[in-house]
Amino acid sequence: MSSLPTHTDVVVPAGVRGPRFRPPAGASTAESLDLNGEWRFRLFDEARTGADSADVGAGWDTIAVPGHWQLAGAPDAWPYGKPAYTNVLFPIPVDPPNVPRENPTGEYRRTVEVPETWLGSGRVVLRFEGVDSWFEVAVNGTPVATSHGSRLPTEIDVTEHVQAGENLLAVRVTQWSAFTYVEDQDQWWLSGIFRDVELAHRPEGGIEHVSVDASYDHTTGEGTLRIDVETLGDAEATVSVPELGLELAAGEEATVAVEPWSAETPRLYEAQVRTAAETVVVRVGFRTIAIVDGVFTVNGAPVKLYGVNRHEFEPTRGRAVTRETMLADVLLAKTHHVNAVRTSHYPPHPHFLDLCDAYGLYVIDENDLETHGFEPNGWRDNPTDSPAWRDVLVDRVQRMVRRDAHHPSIVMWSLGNEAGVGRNLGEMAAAIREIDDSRPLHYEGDWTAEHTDVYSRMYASVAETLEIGRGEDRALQRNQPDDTIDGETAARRRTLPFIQCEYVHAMGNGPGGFSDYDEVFEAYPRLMGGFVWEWIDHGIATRDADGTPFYGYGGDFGEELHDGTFIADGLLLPDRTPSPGMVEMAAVYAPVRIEEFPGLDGAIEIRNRYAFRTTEHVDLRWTLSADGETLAEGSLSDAVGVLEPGESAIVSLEAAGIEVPEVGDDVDVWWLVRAVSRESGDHVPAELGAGQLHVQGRAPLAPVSGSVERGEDGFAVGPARFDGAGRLVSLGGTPVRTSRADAWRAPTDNDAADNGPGRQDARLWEQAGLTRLRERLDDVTVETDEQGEALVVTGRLAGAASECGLAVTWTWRADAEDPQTVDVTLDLVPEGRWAGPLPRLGWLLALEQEGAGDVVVDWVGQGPGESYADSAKAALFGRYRHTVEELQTRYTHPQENGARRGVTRARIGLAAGPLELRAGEVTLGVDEIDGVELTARPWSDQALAAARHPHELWPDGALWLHVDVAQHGVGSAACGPGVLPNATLEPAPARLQVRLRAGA
Ligand code: IPT
Repeated sequence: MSSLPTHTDVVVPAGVRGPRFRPPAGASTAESLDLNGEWRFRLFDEARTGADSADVGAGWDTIAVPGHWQLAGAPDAWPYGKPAYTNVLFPIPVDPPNVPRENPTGEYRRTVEVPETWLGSGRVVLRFEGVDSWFEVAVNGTPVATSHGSRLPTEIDVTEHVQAGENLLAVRVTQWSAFTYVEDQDQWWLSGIFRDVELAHRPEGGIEHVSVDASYDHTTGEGTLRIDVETLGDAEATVSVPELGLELAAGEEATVAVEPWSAETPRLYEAQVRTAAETVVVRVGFRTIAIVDGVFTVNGAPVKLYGVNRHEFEPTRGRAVTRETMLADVLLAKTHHVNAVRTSHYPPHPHFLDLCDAYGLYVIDENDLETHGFEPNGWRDNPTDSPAWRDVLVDRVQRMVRRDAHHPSIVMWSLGNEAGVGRNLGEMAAAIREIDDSRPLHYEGDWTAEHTDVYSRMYASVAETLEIGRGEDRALQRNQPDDTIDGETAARRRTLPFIQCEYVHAMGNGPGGFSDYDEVFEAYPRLMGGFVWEWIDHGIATRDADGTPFYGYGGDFGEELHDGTFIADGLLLPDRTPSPGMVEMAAVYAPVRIEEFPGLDGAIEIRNRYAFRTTEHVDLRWTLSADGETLAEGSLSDAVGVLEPGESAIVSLEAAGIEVPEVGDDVDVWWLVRAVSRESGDHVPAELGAGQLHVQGRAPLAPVSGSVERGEDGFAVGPARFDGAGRLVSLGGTPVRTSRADAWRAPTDNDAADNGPGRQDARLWEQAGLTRLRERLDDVTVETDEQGEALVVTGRLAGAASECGLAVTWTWRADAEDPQTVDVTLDLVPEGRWAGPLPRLGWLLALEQEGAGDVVVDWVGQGPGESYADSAKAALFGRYRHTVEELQTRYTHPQENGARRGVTRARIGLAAGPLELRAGEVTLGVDEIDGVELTARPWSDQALAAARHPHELWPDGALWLHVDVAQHGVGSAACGPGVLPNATLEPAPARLQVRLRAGA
């Protein structure tokens, strides 16, 4: 269609102007036309479409702009191809700058009425906020510009090409282009005009660009403001901030007393920037970001970033996210104590940044650059190190900074992600500093930190983070042994703050070990926190052959190359339901830390972790409860007083004048303290922190004694019936489908990943036979001791082809005083050579039960959500009630889920009457464990492991219960460290005693 550069020419956008800053919608008095809506559309299979840019597209389909063509009509129809997912690998041959001839290409058409009044003075500018990946624009049949930089704005001056009245816009968008090679982010490949489009009148004398410099001096309490203005035709501009009584000329500086901006106190002032022709409203936040003695500070105070990595995603819209979704994300972040967002791995829709300014989130704005697919080839031909790509990469950072620099929320610029190293890093860094040197620069790919102001890493272990915190950091390059330390570089790097731009990978059931990081971050000023990978599972709404809706991941759309479930690694499930990992994050990131104080009996410590706020807005509510029954409650706020930022208070029951009432010795008494906000608003977390203290433990179960009934075909012990081999066949009248010891779980994504050198837990478990366990029963005897009679069944639990197994002993006792009670002790002793940890140790009991999902489980233990050994900060002891259905977590990729730890009592509402459980003696090796881990499902672990998506799981007529001594932690091995020793379930002799009361 043109003499313009083609989609494989490595050149900066042609025929475009440097983009302006982006004022919030409605913030300018100049006129503009919203070009979102239905456009004519036709998809071709190569870039040379042959379509005439003067063709209005009569008879073509229509498509919604903004949107991706692959998702048009989803989840029911897929008329224009399908999404495809790869993480690192390019879905096209690595042959830069060439791309295949097969190249889905969309032709878009629409008309726009240009008002007569726009012509004759000023300019007319067509602005695209984001088009993936390369596009060419023609106006009234004349090609005017090409552009790329999928997540960056493009402005095209079309003044000379438009006429009053109707005009035809033609946009040709290719899926693949030379720029695919620099946009290899870990996400779906989705194309099209996916962000807003507008046609704007830029009046003569209008405001072209605004640079805001608004700093805050914490020593004086004053802010200094200077707004520089670029105007069309060098018109004079003024700046006024009515709230501060400021009337300034553009470029004039003023210093006045202000309230500073921070994520905790997002104070904004409205500045009106005026010329005779246009007024623009800019929201100004006064704050100063500085690195002081190697510590990251905001307004003079050390600040930790409690961050998340956010990709833009919606299940039916991909990256064409709506403003409602952007707001939902900000509110979810705020209510879960997130204070920072890394816009992984590209500048977000500009409205998102307006919301971060307004609600208070620190932002690392990241350039639209990732060249990860060159890594498998040893980074050969990496654009980051190629002079041919210099201008393209520099253009990208310039467009990002021009668009976004006025946002107070942005505290750092990032050069990109996973783009290796090379000369263009320095070029980009210099280009950013030339426009804005008020913010530190970030880039993880270069561990020498040559061009950055912070030392950034991803997935560094807790142990390494600790070393770095102490200033004893080692590796200077990826995959290099420690001896590569170069004196000067290492010494400089040790002066920089340390950030984990990605950590605690939230894939599937996880992350585990979150709070281990937080403790280290807190201990060392150099450590400035980190960003969870990642915010949301990118599950795409689709349907199976029967029309059942589900969320698809890699491979669900017929991709020949894909990275499977790796796209489902977020804190939110695709429908934005917070996963247990998100709830755990909120407990770890909580601004008010409440925990047992080990130095004093019966005391807790309350710590204000805000950098700027006191606890004046916090009410400290306490409850004393016995097995979930409230004994007394009140407020500690007066006793503790207002805490300044960083301050702690230690308060004991005694000092607070709280008396513990006398209660029976069969219950646990807990003192729970919750920090509750006195503020209101949809961004206000209900709880700002919580912690509890075990005030009284229950006495051990009193021994029972009774007798074993021998029948013709078996035995009976209280409500439990056994066959002649000693196999449990019914309990309280409910038939038993399976009862045996168990040592397996449906692998989590973390179990299935590499867990460290030479280790992959799920594979080890398979090799050890745990996927095919059978319990062999050897012997059944009725033993008599001083306690009475017991049915003792011995056997061995093991799987085919493995020498590993567990010696099993079951001891069943009746209670002469209550015919419905049976007491069971399960002893497990590992035999053989185990190569690693075990997934679980305990009793698997499957009871025949139609409608098992509706069975109500009422328990005393940790809750209300699931918890695992290394992800339990959010799970408080109390009494909770859920149906079995509600106990399930529907991870996008089904896997082990739903365990409740520390369960001391439970009541399970079976059809035949409640089954009551009380935990007795539970030991693992030499450790005594308080309570059991309880899991209930309407399907088996085998079914759970086999399902690829949650909708493939069907209740099978049984209630599958796990009563466990322990489970292995979950870790973050899918990308990062595995389970730490403090949560590892090593094979060891275990004992599980529970007392059951069954039947009506
Ligand atoms: C890291 C990427 O930066 C991120 O985009 C994502 O792919 C994540 O991994 C895994 O989910 S890079 C990896 C080599 C550590």
